[in-house]
Amino acid sequence: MKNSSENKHVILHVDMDHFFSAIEEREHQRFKGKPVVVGADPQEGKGRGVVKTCNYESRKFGIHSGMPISKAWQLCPNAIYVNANYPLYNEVSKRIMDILRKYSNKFQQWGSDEAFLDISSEIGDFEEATQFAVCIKHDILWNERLTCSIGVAPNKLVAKIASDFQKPDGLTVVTEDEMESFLSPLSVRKMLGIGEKTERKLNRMGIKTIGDLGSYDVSTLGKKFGVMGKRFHQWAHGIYVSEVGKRKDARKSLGHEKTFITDIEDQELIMKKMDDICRRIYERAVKYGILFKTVTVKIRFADFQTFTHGKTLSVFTNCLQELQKTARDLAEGYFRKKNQFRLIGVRVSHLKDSKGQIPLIDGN
Ligand code: TTP
Ligand code: MG
Repeated sequence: MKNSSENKHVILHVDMDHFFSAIEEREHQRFKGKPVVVGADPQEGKGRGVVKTCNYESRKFGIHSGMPISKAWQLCPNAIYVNANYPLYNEVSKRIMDILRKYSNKFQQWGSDEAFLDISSEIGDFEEATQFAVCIKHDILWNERLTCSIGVAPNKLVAKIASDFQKPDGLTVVTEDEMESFLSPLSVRKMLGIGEKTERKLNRMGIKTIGDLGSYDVSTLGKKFGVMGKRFHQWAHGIYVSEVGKRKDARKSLGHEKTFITDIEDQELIMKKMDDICRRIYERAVKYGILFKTVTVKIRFADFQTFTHGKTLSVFTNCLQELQKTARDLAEGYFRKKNQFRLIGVRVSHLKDSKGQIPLIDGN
């Protein structure tokens, strides 16, 4: 992170709201405002499947994921019941992950509708992180007509708990100083690794909230729950060390990006910086003996709106001039949109080495 907050981490956890049923609602206008349950045919209470998920209208009736569909039908026979359409959900999931991936090189998908982003190097403080999260929410809503909830915190554990705090369409920001007071009143059930059984055991020991857990004698927790007991104690204080995994496609592309210390308007200066980025990529491509066919430019404006735009060339190349010209052409259009640039990046993909193999390279 830049400025005074050196070495501090800012992690985002994004979780789509009632994912499968939100997609069904989007696809079928007539579902809007009605309880929608995705899972199986309830067959008037005789169906044997389970609820995969349901929208927030259905949750008012007590329906939830994992519940037998027959039970859901008893609770709300008038809900709309649909079978899961996995090919569609997978397609939407992929597009959402592509949107999120633009926002950080440190990106980790978690299941079909969740992801962690480490944005420590992209922003200066939690206020900027909030703006960043708002921008991501708009991006997903604009492009996919779906809402998500985002948690922003100094680590993955607290970010994940925070994203669940104000669902749906929520945004919860927890700074380093607020972590303990945020966690303390929450039920232990909200803590990572604590399911129904462990919750019951903790409750019997008089531990109901995360605050109770944090102030409990750590050696007793160790005796009762082994290594997990000590971890629960640490986690209850917001102490959690686990990095956000690097982007999965690192080996399939080669890129570099630059966040400016202050936002830049000067078009020629931006183009010059873009040329420098292209040169760095070119040097690495030559070092690894790589040819590329697709060039993608990434632009982030001062308000964090982020765009990527790519072009596939007619032949594989590692020509610097061609890379610079393509990147300049791709960036050109963005000068008409807005004029305050915060970040620019270039990535080449669709790689092969001189023998036509997909190369193995380190880094991003
Ligand atoms: P979740 O993110 O757990 O749930 P959700 O997105 O439906 O609702 P929320 O707003 O609370 O986040 O899971 C994502 C998708 O995974 C969900 O839409 C359906 C699927 N899923 C199952 O198939 N089985 C399950 O038991 C759960 C919990 C989810
Ligand atoms: Mg979800």
